[in-house]
Amino acid sequence: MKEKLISQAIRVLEDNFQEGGFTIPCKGLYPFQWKWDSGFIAIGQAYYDASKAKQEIATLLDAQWDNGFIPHIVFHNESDTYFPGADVHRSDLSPVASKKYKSTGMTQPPVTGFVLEEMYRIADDKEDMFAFIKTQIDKVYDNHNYFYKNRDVNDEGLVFIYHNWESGTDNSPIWDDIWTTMNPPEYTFERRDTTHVDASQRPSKREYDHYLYIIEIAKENNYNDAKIAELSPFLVIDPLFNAMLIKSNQALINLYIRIGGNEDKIAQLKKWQAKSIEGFNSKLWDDKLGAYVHYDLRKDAPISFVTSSSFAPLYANIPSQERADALVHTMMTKFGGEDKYLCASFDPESDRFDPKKYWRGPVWINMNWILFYGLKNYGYTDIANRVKEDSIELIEKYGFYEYFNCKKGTENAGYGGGDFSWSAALLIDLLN
Ligand code: 2M8
Repeated sequence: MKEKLISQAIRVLEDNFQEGGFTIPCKGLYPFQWKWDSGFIAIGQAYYDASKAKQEIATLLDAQWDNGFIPHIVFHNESDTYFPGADVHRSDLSPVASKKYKSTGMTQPPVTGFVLEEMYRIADDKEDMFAFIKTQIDKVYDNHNYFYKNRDVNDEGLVFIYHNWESGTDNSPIWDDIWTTMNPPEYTFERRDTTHVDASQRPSKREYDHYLYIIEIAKENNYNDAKIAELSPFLVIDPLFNAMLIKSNQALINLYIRIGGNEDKIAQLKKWQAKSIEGFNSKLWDDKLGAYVHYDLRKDAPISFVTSSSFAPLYANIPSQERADALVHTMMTKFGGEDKYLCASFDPESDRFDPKKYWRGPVWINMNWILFYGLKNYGYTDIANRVKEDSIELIEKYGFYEYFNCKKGTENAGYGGGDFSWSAALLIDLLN
């Protein structure tokens, strides 16, 4: 069974691999290179083809901007199966954008640092992988420098996102109250996602108006971060995004120590790290909910809902053991009923929960992967194994879908795109 699933997963990744040296998340629905997808994909590839894993990351980092920014989509090729494409995002408006590739002007969770460390852990030929890491690591460091220099507006070790697409959790109910503060025009455009996937599993047209409106503001300001921080109606500190940055800080510290020298960089990373962990614990912990939450910088107020992002800090060793215990208690009480697969992306007890609609409730394999390792960090081996077994069962029963219904016994519980790359890639890791 295990061998069969692994070979099916490899087939998915191989089918989605493109000539330009990168892997698309899913045919039709997502025809370009996405930042955090590529990171997860490289982890899977490292098991069966280290050269592909290296290429995946090298191709992504090749699209880095002069200021260290790494875009969320790199448009290596033309495709009319996706909206909004390069002509909407217009990275050329930024004076520091890559001259080589068109891209978006927004980013995604900074996973690349810990992905490099994972690739090293997985590689058979450690020497070869280490040589590769040495050629790439400074680009990731520059990326972290970019975040702390440009996106930590309160100088508290926490970086903002200015768009829901930067979070990776696109239509999470977390953003609903932000949308009510905006009144964008009713744009005319042709959605492509709903030609690939049933509209009931995707964001609404009105949500897309909001998404496009924020991009227009960023474009009017040539993707200048200071201007965006001043003007974007969406400005949020996201616990998933910041936990990924913190995990990646630690990975860079570990790798630089292994490389030797680089004392200045190690010292700087340690400074960022200490401040970020402290800022995270003091600003994002909600004692009443027993969970980490998002923070709305525009309203200067927490967004008090529990999502799977609330649990991501376990992966980056952010909570104390006591706080981790409280967090896991919250997870098991709200998300962990025997009738459910772990882990829904949004609080199943909330009236905003929707078991089918993308990031409003379904189980995602990348989040489960983060939680599996996070729970293990704090000694929750049984629950970690349940997360792992649930992930395997969902894929075995329904296929390599993008997301899944958390309710056990649902017919056709796989939703969104099929043969989805990170579901395949991370399953390979979970099965090893
Ligand atoms: C989804 O997001 C894209 C925009 O970035 C979309 O809906 O068009 C999200 O699930 C995101 O996290 C993911 O990286 C991307 C590609 O898989 O799809």
